[in-house]
Amino acid sequence: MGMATGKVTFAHDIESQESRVAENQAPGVVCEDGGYYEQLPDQKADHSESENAGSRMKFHALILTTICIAFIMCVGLLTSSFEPDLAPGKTVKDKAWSKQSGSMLLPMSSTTKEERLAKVPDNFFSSQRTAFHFQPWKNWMNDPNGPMFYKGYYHFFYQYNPDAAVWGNITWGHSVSTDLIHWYPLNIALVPDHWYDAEGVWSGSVTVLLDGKPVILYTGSSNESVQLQNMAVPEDFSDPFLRNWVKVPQNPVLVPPPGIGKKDFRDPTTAWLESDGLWRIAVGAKEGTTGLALVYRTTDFLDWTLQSKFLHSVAGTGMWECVDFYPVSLTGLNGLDTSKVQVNQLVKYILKASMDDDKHDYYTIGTYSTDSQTFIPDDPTKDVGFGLRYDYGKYYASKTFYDPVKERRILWGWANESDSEQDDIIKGWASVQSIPRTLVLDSHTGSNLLQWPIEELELLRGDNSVVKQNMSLNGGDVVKVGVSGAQLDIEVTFTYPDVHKLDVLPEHKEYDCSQGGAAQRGLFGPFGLLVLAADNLVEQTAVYFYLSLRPNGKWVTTVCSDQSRSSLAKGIDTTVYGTVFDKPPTENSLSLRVIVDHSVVETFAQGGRACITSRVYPTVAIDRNAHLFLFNNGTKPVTMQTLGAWEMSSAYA
Ligand code: DQQ
Repeated sequence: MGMATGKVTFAHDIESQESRVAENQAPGVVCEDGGYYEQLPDQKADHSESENAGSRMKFHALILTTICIAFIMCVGLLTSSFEPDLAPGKTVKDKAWSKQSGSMLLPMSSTTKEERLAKVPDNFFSSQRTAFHFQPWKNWMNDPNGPMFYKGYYHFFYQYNPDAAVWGNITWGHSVSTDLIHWYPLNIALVPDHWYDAEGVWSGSVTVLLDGKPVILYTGSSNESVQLQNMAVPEDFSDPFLRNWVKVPQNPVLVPPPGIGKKDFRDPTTAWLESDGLWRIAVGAKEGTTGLALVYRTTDFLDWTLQSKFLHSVAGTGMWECVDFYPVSLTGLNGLDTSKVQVNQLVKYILKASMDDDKHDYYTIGTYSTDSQTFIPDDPTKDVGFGLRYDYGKYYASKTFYDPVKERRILWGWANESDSEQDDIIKGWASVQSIPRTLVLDSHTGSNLLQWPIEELELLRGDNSVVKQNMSLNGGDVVKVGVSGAQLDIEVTFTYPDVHKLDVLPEHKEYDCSQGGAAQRGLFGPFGLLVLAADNLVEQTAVYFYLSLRPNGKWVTTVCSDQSRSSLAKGIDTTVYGTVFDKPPTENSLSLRVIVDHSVVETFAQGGRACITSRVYPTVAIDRNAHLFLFNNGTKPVTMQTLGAWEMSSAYA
């Protein structure tokens, strides 16, 4: 398949856009039929948190779809607020206008809730279900728990509510896979059935002991809401699926220590073995508003000693959830087993904590002193809680594991929904896991990790693909790329003139992609991709770069994922996510990899130096009506150097 020759869907009105820029107005993205979109007004995001489990066989998907549609027809009063009221050439103020492109585009004011619900396309909810991201076939899912490899299978556990599409009654769902992409659902591994976990089997980890046997440590919320650490072991070690788990009679093996609140003690890490022959774990906690990681040591996982020093703490960061702690190599790309690091090995350590207060995952790079038993960040200005994040979108409660098969460290993270809880109830499920990512230290910067989708994902790349090179994108160009659909894997690189040699410099100011998103026009940027885009761009998710000159005279590069025009439906998060990232002067191009899977857009900028996961809910740009475009909404030309885009198969039969 090829790239469409027609371009310049933006360009018909470049003059007027430029004059708007001159007048310091956001130009909006111009579309084919002559209009442009103003930025949508902020809509209140519903960041409800819930969960789920299982596989998705076609049969189940069919049943789910049927149930959803039937449910939608029946629950008029529970309707999601689907209210498309913007279209090309019209602003949000112009509600009387309606575009003649189907029954969806009716003004809200003339319809009742029931009528509006009837306007929701039949496949609005079913189209949101992902095809190759991990998600149970129904109900609520949240944190990844205890990923590991055992007897030929990757195991994945997750926080799961077997009863509903909202958080509650939390168990450990369980699936197995041979390639981390195709998953086979098993029965629930752990349910709340003892006093010490009566309110839920919360997050934890698996440790594979030296004899190859796995052990689960997890947090139970007790019948009195006390957070306690508990242990479970396989009933039958010869079963490669590890279908049944037994909670040990000694539970709970850890209770909150003095000074730590009964609700501030959770999520044990994978244990690591040190040269003194003792296993250690970290457990997240807080003292006042200081977030911290406690360390316990043991020989048998039953009797534990609390160490006097915290692994690390950071004032003002609040409760640390789902702490993770692991080494990365300074000399190679292989992942490392924390228990096998040699004393003089050249490594750095990563400490990650999920901030309960802002629901983001922060990591910092540093050293671990086995003498002081503490972690010391390399750069205290980038400490846990205010420095680097794994992901600048919807991504939380992540966990890594060491894959002994391919000697790599793999990261899992929870991507919650950003629609309303009501929509989740209607569709019957909530949340996906991000594509598993390999993690290595970035040798170009030395100051961040590189995250990259596991190579197994490429097995799903289909025959429908395009590969292109060297296309100039002038300011205002929008060029359709000849692959379409809501399941894509795209890799693209861009070059641009040397900004340091510019005669005319732009105004020195901080660029903030939340101020206008892809509609805010600069010299170099925004340029990038429009994914899940309708043919007439009435819906589009822009993933793009923007180069800006800071007041200190330094050029910086920002990557953004703009959800503000992703959906015509109301009540959906319209945040424009973004972050700046380091780019050494030796790097003279910019790269994006974007994974599109119905309601998920996962972005990996510059080889995975900065990542953004967006959850989007198009109403028109769904399934085969979703298209891919290159765009440049900056005023200066840039060059698309290389592009590969593949339509992706489903991972579920
Ligand atoms: N989710 C679990 C907790 C954890 C939180 C409960 C993080 O153990 O702290 O479902 O999302």
